[in-house]
Amino acid sequence: MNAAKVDKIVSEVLVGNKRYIARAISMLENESSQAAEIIKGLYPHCGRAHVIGITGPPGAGKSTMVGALVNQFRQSDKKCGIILIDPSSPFTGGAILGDRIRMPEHTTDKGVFIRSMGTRGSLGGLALATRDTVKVLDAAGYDLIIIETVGIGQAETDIVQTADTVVVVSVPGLGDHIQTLKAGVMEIADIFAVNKADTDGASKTVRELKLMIELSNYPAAERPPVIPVSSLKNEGIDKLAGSILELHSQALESGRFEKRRKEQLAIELNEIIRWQLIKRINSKISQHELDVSINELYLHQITPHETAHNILKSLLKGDE
Ligand SMILES: Nc1nc2c(ncn2[C@@H]2O[C@H](COP(=O)(O)OP(=O)(O)OP(=O)(O)O)[C@@H](O)[C@H]2O)c(=O)[nH]1
Ligand SMILES: [Mg+2]
Repeated sequence: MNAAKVDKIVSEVLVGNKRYIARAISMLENESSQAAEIIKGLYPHCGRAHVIGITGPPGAGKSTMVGALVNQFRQSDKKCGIILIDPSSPFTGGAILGDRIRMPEHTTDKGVFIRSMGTRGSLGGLALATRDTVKVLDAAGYDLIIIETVGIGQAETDIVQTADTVVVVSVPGLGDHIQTLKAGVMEIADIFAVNKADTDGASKTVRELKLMIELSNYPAAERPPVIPVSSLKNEGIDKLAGSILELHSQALESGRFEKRRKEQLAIELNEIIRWQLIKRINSKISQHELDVSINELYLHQITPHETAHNILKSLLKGDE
């Protein structure tokens, strides 16, 4: 592909052409040789979107909630980009997931773009691929970018930390989930949504969460609100949507937004450096050299640290 084609992709993404948006995301995911040029064309146009992370245990109703939130946001004509992260799924490449996300009405809405991402196809890892997808949607003019991910494990936590506003979804009757929250996921929440508030035990869960927040390290002024909602019945969704937007305006004013974005950029830069280094190493070291080194390690003739040091040294020298 030549430069003219990259220009075409960039300009079509910038005017919001969905076909080209999907294509650009695939090219970035697959590390096409034009990926760097595409990002370069889009990056100056990024930075306007509000990125919202929705996380919680499997089956908590996250997708239903995303659908209900999008309905709400669309009423004020905000364009919504949705990224569904499914770490266990082999599917990727923009499968139409209107069905799975329980929002079939949105698949024909011009102001809504839905993308699913699995682990396969994103060579540099899911977090990097997610950030690049956010860039494409941001440049394409989506006002809100909503990332849904199952809240288990560090990888998912990292992805959520790509967001400006993180909503942690809980549901009644999940004592264990509250325990996991205590163990660390808790700190990432800007808002707690107790979904399925139409079922028994919701007020108990709300009380438990509020207590936990009081006992936690949140500074009093930054304690996340706990909002009961029924995504299924569309109750409390207006309040949740309002709270998400309100927190964002506050963060913009107080400087919290800038601080968090800069922390995220530092993490992203670090990940890209590591990824590029690994790619370079893999392309420059022959299997034979590697076998020799591993044999030396096996015979305890050299330490793994020395071997790694030597490999890096010879690589960096080769680059000079
Ligand atoms: N009663 C009730 N059920 C709900 C509510 N929200 C979602 N559900 C149901 O919960 C089930 C799971 O909903 P999803 O939206 O797929 O949940 P999810 O968290 O996205 O699930 P995964 O992505 O598979 O982790 C579905 O049967 C929904 O209809 C709610 O507010 N009340
Ligand atoms: Mg889901």
